Amino acid sequence: MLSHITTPIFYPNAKPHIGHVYSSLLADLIHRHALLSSPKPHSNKPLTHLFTTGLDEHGLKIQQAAIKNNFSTPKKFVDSLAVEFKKMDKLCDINYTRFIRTTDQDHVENVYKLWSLVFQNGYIYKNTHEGWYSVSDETFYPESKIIKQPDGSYKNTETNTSVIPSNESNYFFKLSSFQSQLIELYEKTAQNMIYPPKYRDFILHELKSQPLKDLSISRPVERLVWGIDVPNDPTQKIYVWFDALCNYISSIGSINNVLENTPNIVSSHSFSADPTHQIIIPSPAETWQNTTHIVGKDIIRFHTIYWPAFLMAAGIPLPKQVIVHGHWLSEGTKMSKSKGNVVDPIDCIEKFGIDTLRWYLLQNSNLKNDNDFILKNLMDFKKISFVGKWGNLIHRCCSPKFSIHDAVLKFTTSNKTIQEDFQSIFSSPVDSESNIQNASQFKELYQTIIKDLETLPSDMKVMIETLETAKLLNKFWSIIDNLNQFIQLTTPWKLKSPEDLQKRNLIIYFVIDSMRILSILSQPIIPNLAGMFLDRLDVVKERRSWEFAAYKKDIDYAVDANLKNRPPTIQME
Ligand code: ME8
Repeated sequence: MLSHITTPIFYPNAKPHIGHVYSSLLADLIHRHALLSSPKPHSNKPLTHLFTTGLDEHGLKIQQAAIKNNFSTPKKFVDSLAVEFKKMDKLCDINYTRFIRTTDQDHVENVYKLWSLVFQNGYIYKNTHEGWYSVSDETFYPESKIIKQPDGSYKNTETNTSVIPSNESNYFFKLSSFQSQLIELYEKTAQNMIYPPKYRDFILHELKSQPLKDLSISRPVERLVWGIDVPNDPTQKIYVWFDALCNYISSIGSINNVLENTPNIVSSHSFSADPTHQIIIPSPAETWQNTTHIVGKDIIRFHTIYWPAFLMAAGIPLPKQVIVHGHWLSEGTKMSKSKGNVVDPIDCIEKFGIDTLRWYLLQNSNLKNDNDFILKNLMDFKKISFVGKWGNLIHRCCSPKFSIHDAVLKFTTSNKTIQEDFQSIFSSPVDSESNIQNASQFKELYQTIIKDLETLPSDMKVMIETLETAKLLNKFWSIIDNLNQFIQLTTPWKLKSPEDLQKRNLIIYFVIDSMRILSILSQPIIPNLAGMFLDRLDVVKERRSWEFAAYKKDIDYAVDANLKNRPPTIQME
C-alpha cells in the first residue's frame, strides 16, 4: 500500500530555518526508507510513496509581512519565499513528491469542498464573536490565558504573543460536538495515533479537563483580504488553519478522489524527478488513511483536535498518525529573530556539508524533548566521527593502495563461504608476522559485527517507524567502531608474504562488504555521501536497494556488485 508522509506547510513570512529543515528531514528519512525497502513494481510508470511538503500562504500574518516587506501583493511576496523554501529543500536533499502551496487552484477547490461538506452536515453556524485575538498565531485565546503587560498591552500565556480585543461576526465550527469522540479516539480506537505517547497524554488531558469551545473559522474581509472566500458569503474569508490543514488531502488528490476511492494521477512536483513524471494513486482512500503527519509540538492542538474534528464533521476518514517532535533551541535558548540566534541552515551546509548536518540533526535529537543546536558540536562531530571514523575506514580499504579487485576476485575463485575462510584464520596458529595477536578477541569482534549487520535492516525499520534516530545512528557507529578495531587488530597492511595474501584479501573483503551494507542502509540518512561511498566501493546503481543489504554468508555478491572495474594495485601502507 502507498504510504503518505507530510511535513507541516510552513509560513512563508521569512526564510526557512533549522526547525523547518528538521521536520522535513524526519519526513524525508521515512520516505526514503519506504522507497528503499519497498519491492519495486514491474511497470514503466512506477508507483511511489508520497511525501508532501509546502507552504501555508494565506492569512493575516502573510498579508502583514507582505506590506512590511514592501511587496505590492501578498502573492508576489509568497512567490519570492517559495523560491527560498524550494532552494532549501534542494540543498538539504529533501526529496518530496509534491510541494503544495495553499494558493494552488486544486487546493482552493478542496477547501471549498471541505467547507461545503461540514456546512451541509450542520457543523457550521454564524455568530458574533468577542475575544482576545493574536495576529501572529491567527487564533483567539480564552480570557483565562490573557495577562496585562506593564506597558498596558495584553498577551496570552500559551505562546506569549500579543493579543487584541476583537469583536466580529464569524462563522463557527461546532468543535464542542466532537469532545467525546476525540477522547474515545485517543483512549480506545487509535491509541497510537498521536506519537510519542507523551503528547497523546497531553492532548487527552486537555480534552478531559475543559469543555471544547466552538471555533471561529472565518474572518471578515475588512480585516483579512488575503484568504479563500467563504462559499456564498463574499463578506468573509476562511480561517487560515481550516484552509491549511486541508492541504494534506489536496496533496494527494481531490476530496472526491478520497471519498469515492477513484484512482488518481498526479504530476510529481519533485525537483529531482522528471517534470513529466506522474504518480499513480490507485486507491486514494487507502493512501489517505495511510498518511502520517510530522509536526512540531507547537501545532499539536491543530493537528490532533481541530483537524480530526473537521474530518469527522465532513465524513472523511482520519489519517493514520500524527508524529510530534520537540523544538531545536540555539545554544540553550529558543530561536528567535529578535535575539539573532536563529540557526541558518545554508551557513551550516556551506561550512560542513549537507550530510554532516543531516546526520548531526538526527543523532542529536529525540521526539520527546527539545534539542540544543551547538555549532561547535557540529564542527567537532564532522572532524571526529565523520572524517575520523567513517571516512577513515573507507579510505583505509578503498585507497588505491588496497586492492578491492584482488581481494574480491580471489574469493570468488576460492569457492568457499567467507565463514569457512575465517574459520581457517581462527584455527591457524597465532602468527606474529600477520599480527593477529589475539585470536579470541578477533573472533568475538568478527561475530559481533556479523550479528549487528544481520539485524541492522530490521532494527532500522523499527527505529525509523518510531523515529528513534539517535539510537539508530548509534547502531551504525557501533558497527563502524568495531570495523575500525577489526582493521586495527588484523593489520592487513602487514600481511605481505605470498602465504598471507589470502588472509589479507579476506580481511579487506570482509570490511568492504560490511561498508557496502552500511552504505546501502545509510542512503535514507545521508543520500549524497552514501552515494559517494557506494561509487567508491564500485557498487552498481541497480544493486543499491534494500535486498542487497541483507548480510550474505557467501560471497556471490562480489561478482554481482561489479567490483571488477578497479585496477588491481597490490601495494599497502
Ligand atoms: O505553524 N524546532 O508554520 P510555521 C523544530 N503554517 N521545529 C521547528 C522549529 C524549531 N525551533 N520551529 C519551527 C505553521 N519548526 C503553520 C503550519 S500545517 C497545516 C500549518 C517546525 O512556519 C515545526 O514542525 O510556523 C513546527 O511545527 C513548524 O515548523 C511550524 O512552522
